[in-house]
Amino acid sequence: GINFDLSDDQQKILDMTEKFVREEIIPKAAEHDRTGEFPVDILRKAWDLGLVNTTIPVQYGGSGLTLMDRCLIREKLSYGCSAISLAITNNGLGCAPVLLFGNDEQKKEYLGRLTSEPSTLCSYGVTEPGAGSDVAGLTTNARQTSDGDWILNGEKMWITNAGYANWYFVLARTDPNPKAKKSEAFTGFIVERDSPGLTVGRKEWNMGQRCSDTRSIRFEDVLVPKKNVLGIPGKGFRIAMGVFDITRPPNAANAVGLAQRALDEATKYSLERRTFGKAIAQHQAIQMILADMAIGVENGRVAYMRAAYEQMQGRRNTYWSSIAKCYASDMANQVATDAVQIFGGAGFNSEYPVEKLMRDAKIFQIYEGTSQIQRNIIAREHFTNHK
Ligand code: CO8
Ligand code: FAD
Repeated sequence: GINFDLSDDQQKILDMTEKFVREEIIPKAAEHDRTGEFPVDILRKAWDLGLVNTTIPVQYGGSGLTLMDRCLIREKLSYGCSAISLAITNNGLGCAPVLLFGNDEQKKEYLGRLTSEPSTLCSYGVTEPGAGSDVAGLTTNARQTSDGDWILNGEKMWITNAGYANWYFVLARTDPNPKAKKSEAFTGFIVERDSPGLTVGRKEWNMGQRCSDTRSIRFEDVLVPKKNVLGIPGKGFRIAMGVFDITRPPNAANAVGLAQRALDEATKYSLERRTFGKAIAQHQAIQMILADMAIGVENGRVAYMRAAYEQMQGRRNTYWSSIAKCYASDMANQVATDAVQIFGGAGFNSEYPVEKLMRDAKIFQIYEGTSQIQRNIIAREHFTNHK
């Protein structure tokens, strides 16, 4: 049946995560936001606690947690700071192609590296300067040599943790025929960071989540050995898309964590700030804003839980993942904006916490598929199910 109670094990992990967030993330988040400095020390502590590679099965050295567990942890981490959370948890996305589609050798080597060498990171490289939403429009290409290895050329853009990653998942076009089916024209590769011909760009300075690491990657005649092809050559589009079913629910949980923080900060402030002889929390107009914020947070949480639950039942959860991702991202933006409103002038000021939350929230509507793309997917799945 349906059950929202946490198991003892889940409660233990969440208590541990909450303590870590309280002691290691919250006190340092504002400074990392100001400087943009990548949270190397926090990442190392998170790695020691087993919070970095939660998706990786125990047999490859990871924590082997369920999608539900991972979502619950993500919410807590992003409550502390969604940028630091992204730095810590982006391996979940980077290694998902290997986890879902890699062979045993690839898993041992590339998942094993993440779990055996402290703070080792990987990235997911699909987006390019000319193609983000339209994945099939990417132009990075790979051609096969007579030995069966591959030569990679092109450029990726906006790649999270690219500057710190040890290896990358890279999607490239391998069938130059523009009429080739999308499901047969692309191949997924594991590419070593120290490959000759590979260069990583400068850190991009973004509006929010500023200490997370976003960079371009250039490939100039990069040799990729044939053993680093993921799955069957030509079938990479499905790999790139398939991973989102397990990565969008945790991303929705990130947005819920940020929104819960905005609600808590706004509630606390509303009880302290007085106007017209009473706490602003006693003005009904403020109570209504807080009530709407609470509705959003609670529904966002249920949405990611449903998406995780469907996956854990072994059912394709694309529809639920996009609903959770879309709803939670839009909701977090509304809730963070409302928190700024409740803080009044102080909300617009960087000495107070909610201005950062509003800047950090924006990216949820853009990365891992924009809110428009999520709606496209939901509509596609809706009509497919309707048939
Ligand atoms: N599973 C399996 N197969 C799939 C799936 C899926 N989920 N989706 C599509 N396919 C298959 C289709 O069946 C189809 O097969 P065939 O060619 O045999 O008919 C083929 O793939 C092509 O499908 P479509 O025709 O639907 O493809 P479109 O070109 O219309 O594009 C989308 C579909 C949905 C628009 C797709 O391009 C998309 O998802 N775009 C958004 C891209 C995106 O999300 N990028 C995110 C990059 S990663 C990122 O941002 C990381 C952020 C930082 C980390 C945050 C974590 C905390
Ligand atoms: P475009 O695709 O050019 O879209 C522009 C606008 O048009 C958007 O509003 C979009 O919603 C809208 N639009 C586009 N097509 C349609 C349509 N068919 N219908 C309706 N509206 C449409 N990518 C990775 O591969 N790996 C990463 O690790 C990664 N990390 C990121 C980190 C950050 C901080 C950022 C900013 C981006 C990251 N990305 C990453 C890229 C991200 O996924 C893309 O930016 C995103 O998918 C949108 O692509 P785009 O920027 O090219 O926008």
